[in-house]
Amino acid sequence: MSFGSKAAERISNKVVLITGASAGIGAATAKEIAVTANGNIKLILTARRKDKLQDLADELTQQFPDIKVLTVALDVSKLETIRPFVEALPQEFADIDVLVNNAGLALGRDPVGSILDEDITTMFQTNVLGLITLTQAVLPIMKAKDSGDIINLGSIAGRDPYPGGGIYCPTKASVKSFSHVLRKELISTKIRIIEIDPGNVETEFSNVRFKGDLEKAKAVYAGTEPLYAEDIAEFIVFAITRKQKTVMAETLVFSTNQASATHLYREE
Ligand code: 8X3
Repeated sequence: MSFGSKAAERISNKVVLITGASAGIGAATAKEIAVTANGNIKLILTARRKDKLQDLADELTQQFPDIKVLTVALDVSKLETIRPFVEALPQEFADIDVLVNNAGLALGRDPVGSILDEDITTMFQTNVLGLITLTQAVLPIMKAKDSGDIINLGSIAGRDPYPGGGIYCPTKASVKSFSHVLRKELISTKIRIIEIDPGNVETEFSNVRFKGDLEKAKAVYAGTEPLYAEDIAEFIVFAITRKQKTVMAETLVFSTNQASATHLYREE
């Protein structure tokens, strides 16, 4: 799909850094950006699984021979690795225009009192501290040229907390609060802070949350028509291809049969 030649023009030749790009929303965003820019783009794809990133890079390069793709193994929960990664970017990729803070995860649905300590740490380290640390590392690059887009992936969970989301919901509320602070601090700049809050999206998200229990993961989407990663990627690309003077600041995205975190229409 495409939003017309203006979108292609606005995104062409930019340097885009995506976290969690090996699958789901991150990978779909990489593809949607490549298509919209017709391959005239420089993508920095990061995730823990380098082999998956390489597969995606190969696919994109096959489709768009002139595209520039850099794949880097990066676990954003390992905070001490973030600055060195940004500082070591090859010159061609160093001048980041768009940062897609997508890496994030939920672990478990246990009630407060029974949540594993290690799950608490992993969720906060990845969803909050990793996102903040990477943003801090990239922001000076954008400030220096007074332009850039930062897309933070929030969630309905950050707006509408639900039982069993004792840690995941607060991590996403933190993302929202951080986005608000940034937008206010950057008010005099041309840097745009864009938050996209998806509802139910069928990706590896629930497989990860339920630690490989595929039956539980499937039950989350049973009888519904969930969103898919591509649907969110379209919103991200739409947001970053708007006129510079406009910002799609915060967007809640549901499938048509979802109305809140827990209110989903399910066909019997
Ligand atoms: C994922 C949405 O409602 O499954 O961010 O937590 S939810």
